[in-house]
Parts: sequence; C-alpha cells; structure tokens
Amino acid sequence: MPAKPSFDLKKYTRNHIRNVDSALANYLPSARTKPTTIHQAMRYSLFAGGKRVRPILTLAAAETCGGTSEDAMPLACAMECIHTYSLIHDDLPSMDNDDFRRGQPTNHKVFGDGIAILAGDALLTQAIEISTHAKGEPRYSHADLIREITGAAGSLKLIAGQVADLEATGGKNPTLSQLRYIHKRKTSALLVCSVRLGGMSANCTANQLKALTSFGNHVGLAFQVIDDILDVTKTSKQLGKTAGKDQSTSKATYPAIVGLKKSMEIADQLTDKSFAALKPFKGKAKALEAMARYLLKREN
Ligand code: GRG
Repeated sequence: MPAKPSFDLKKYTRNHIRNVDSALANYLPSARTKPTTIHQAMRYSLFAGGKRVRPILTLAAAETCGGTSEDAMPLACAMECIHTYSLIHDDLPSMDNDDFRRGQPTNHKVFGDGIAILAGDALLTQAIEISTHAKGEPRYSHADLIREITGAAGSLKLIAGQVADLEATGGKNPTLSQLRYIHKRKTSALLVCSVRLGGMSANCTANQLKALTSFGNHVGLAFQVIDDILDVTKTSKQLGKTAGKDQSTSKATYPAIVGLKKSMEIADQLTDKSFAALKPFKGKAKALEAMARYLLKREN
C-alpha cells in the first residue's frame, strides 16, 4: 500500500457531506408537504447520519476526471437515495429484521412497516427524478445515466445480491465464490455505479471509465469484507446498528468462511488493487485513494 499522502480527507468529506446534505434537502419534498407522513419517513432515514460514502465517491470520481462536483451532484444524491431505500427495506421484519440503523431506530420501528416500504419505494423513485437534473454530456446521454443507475439497482445487481443473501442465510454454508457473488451485487454494484456516474458526469474517456470500474469493483468488495469484520469486532454502539447480527442469523460472511485474519488480508489486498486501478490518473485521484484507505480502516 502506498505511503499516506498529504490529503486532508476529513476536510474534504466534511465539505462534500455538507453540500450533499443541502442538495438532498432541496431535492426532496419538504416534511410539511402532504402526505406529510411519507415525506417525514423519507427524510428520517436520509438524514439519520449515514457516512455518505457513495455520493462522495461520485463527486471524487468526477473531480478525478476533470469535472466538477456541481455537475456530479444530482447523480451523487440519486445514489444516496437508492442506498437509503435499500437500507430501509433490508431492515424490515420480512428481510433482516433490524431495530437500529445509523444509530437510530429503524424506519419501520418509527413509522410502521407500511410507511417504511413506501418510504423506500419513494426514495428509489425520487432517485430517478433527481438524476434527470444531471446534464447529459457529449459521451453520455441521459438515457445512459438512467441505464447505469437502473442496472445497478435492478434485479441483476442489487436485488440479485439481496435475493442470494436471503437464500443463503440460516446456516446454508455457502462457498467463497457464492459469497463473492452476493457481495459483488449487494454491495459493490452501487459503489461501482457511484464512481462510474462521477466519471460520466465529467464526460470521461472509455479508458477512464474502465479504470474507475476496476477501482469500484475492488473497493466495493473490500468494503463488504470490512463490513463483515466490523460486525464481529465492534459493538452496536460503535456501529450504529446491531452488532453480531451476521453470526446470530448464521449469515454467510468472510470471517465465517475464512476467519478474521485472512479476511483482513483479503481486504488489504483488494484495497491495494483499487490503488493500482487508479494508476492511469497519474496522481490526480488523491481523493479516491484517500477514500479507499479510509474505507479499509473505518470503524463503523
Ligand atoms: C433491500 C434491495 C434491497 C437491498 C438491500 C443494503 C442492503 C441490500 C443490505 C444491508 C446490509 C448490508 C450489509 C448491505 C451491504 C452494503 C452495506 C455495507 C451497507 C451499509 O453501508 P454504509 O456503511 O452505511 O455506507 P451508511 O449508513 O453509513 O450509509
């Protein structure tokens, strides 16, 4: 892994999180807009304190390709809406049945299952609406952007991963390759899409898009391996969600299959590969590199 560069990631993420939050607040109907319950529920989860990893990756990828965070912002916000929808639905009793998320009671615990389902649906729909605010660039039309998003969120990627995850839960002992199938879709797909959209908003070249895709694939897998590790090494308070859940529901995870030490080695290797993928940017991908390093070392 390269030596720690002089990049102020804290300052960088603080600025971008503030801008993402303010853009999201403007894109969403206000909490007073009727029917108020649904808009309150959408905002409740969206502003519950997520790390904003996906939108920051979109903005960083755009800047890496010579674009601006302003042009990438609608796509960054769309990704956060889709991610939040997936968390709300994942927490439902019929899915992972969780009481806490982002340090707060889950959406259905506050608003009930019906409204939580609808809040997820509305955030997914809102994401598509928000993405239409992105300006189509010469190389990537609006149709390309929408296809990118719906591809990542649809039944071949995010939903495929969730289906495989549901079917592998409860002591089914999946193999490492089945686990990789789940992680690539359930976790990586949205992360890959986030960085690709950033590049597309900056009218990136085909080679740049290829490099971003490779970066996203490696970071995405590393992200989930770390998530699996954190589930067994951190407390619920540290995570802002129920710790030890994977073990108690006999979920397929890296630590369960290869052990903690080997899982950490795999996350390290994947992060190294993500750095290697950034080589074509010749030092202009400092923010992406810093994000990958942070995601490897994160504590929640
Ligand atoms: C319901 C279609 C559907 C999909 C659900 C999101 C999801 C798929 C499952 C949740 C559990 C899980 C381990 C998902 C993998 C992705 C992941 C680690 C999500 C958490 O992302 P963070 O850490 O969360 O970026 P914050 O709250 O910081 O945004």
